[in-house]
Amino acid sequence: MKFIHIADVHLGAEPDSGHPWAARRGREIWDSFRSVIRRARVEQTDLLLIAGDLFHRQPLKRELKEVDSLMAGLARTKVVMIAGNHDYIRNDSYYRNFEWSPNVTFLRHEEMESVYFPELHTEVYGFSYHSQEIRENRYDEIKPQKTDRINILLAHGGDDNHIPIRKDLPSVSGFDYIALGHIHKPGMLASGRMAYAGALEPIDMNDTGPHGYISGEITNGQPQITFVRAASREYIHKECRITPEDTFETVRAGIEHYIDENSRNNIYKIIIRGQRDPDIFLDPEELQSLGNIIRVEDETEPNLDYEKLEREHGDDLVGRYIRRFRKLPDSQVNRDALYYGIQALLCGQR
Ligand SMILES: [Mn+2]
Repeated sequence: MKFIHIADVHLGAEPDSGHPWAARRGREIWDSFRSVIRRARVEQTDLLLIAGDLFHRQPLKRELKEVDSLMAGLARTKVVMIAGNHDYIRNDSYYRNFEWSPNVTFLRHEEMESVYFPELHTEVYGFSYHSQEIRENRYDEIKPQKTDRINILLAHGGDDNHIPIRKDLPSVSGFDYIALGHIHKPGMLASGRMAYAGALEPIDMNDTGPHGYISGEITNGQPQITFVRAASREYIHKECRITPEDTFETVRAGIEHYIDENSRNNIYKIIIRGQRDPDIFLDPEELQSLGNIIRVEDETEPNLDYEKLEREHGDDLVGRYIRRFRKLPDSQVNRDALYYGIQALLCGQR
């Protein structure tokens, strides 16, 4: 029995709004979903599992029609899906009365239900979110009803506000595979008997690293799963270390080189750390224009030679100010206060 497991597609999301590449991001999410459907068709996948948050928010009626028409084109593949906390089934949700194609099963109830596919000897269990939060450990007591078949659980959650999930759920419950959604980082648990597919496309700048879906096969009750990279881009957080010898130009060149090496298509957050020459200015706006840079965080500290300043200033205000701070504990607040105080006192003298 061959399956594809996806989760957290977040159709309808438009990440990084306000940035030049944002318009394309919304379309890329749909494109990636389409290519998963294509893969299922080409690979003759038996089952496509969608573990919640297919949509970023309440789906529009036309969006449901588009999604269904894509899935209806799958001749062999059966689709089973649940709603997650983002696309939870609100009272007025179009999910409630939508008529899916015969190969699509939407487990839309609030209580556990299941669908059995005799030709696959497989039963898939799951329930949908009807609210944005569920704090009860609702998966802990769940067990498949019949053991003469492959049993799969579709589940969404894993944090305190979204159904906490125990790490040993496969062994305590008896499911052959548990297809998880909600956590955007892909990850295998319980020796591959349970896994987060992760978001198909990264949805915000903290969804760093590779994204895609899980391709698997269950033979003799044993799942074999692989993560398949499928996202069109990655978010990369890059720490850039500088020294007092660096100038704006050297920092700029370093960042540009890094982006060229790691694909201009990826989206970066740059964090600059280290000691900088107090005379240089690392213009964040200009640095941001070097590529798809969502944010530049300047955490550098000015490299002031306080000992030299103290010697030069002797007993005047500057000298006394520095000596006063030397007696205080070393902390970020004290370092900042020392720096800004000195800047103010020296104003006009440098
Ligand atoms: Mn979620």
